[in-house]
Amino acid sequence: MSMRHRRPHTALIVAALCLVTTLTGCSDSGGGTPSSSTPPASASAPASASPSSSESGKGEVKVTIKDFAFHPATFEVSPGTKITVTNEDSATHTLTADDQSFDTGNLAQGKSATITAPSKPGSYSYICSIHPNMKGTLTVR
Ligand SMILES: [Cu+2]
Repeated sequence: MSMRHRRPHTALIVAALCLVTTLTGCSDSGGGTPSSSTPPASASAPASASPSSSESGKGEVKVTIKDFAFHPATFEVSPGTKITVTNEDSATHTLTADDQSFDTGNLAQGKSATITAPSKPGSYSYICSIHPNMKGTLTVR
């Protein structure tokens, strides 16, 4: 009697073991995430969110104004990037968005100001409000 009871019981255990083995085997053969999750040791600093090589130029961007021109005049940043603008001309300049979404204000010689790129992706043309022939384009994406 007890033998009869045991058989289905054993079968059940075997079935359960098979299931576990299958699951384990599945995740093993998945090949992905070989303990790629953040080790607890370095969990303190979330500074470098993306160390991937594909995303470059993150962080701060610098623009220099020289010889009545922006250097670089056309550039691309991530939303909210800090942009430091330095005027190396003897004349006073500004870096002002056409739509006023960013503006350094007047920068005398040797002065710099930090503006923040818009959070909305798009193409923002800007000028020097004192010398409107000075033009540039900031692309946010
Ligand atoms: Cu100017």
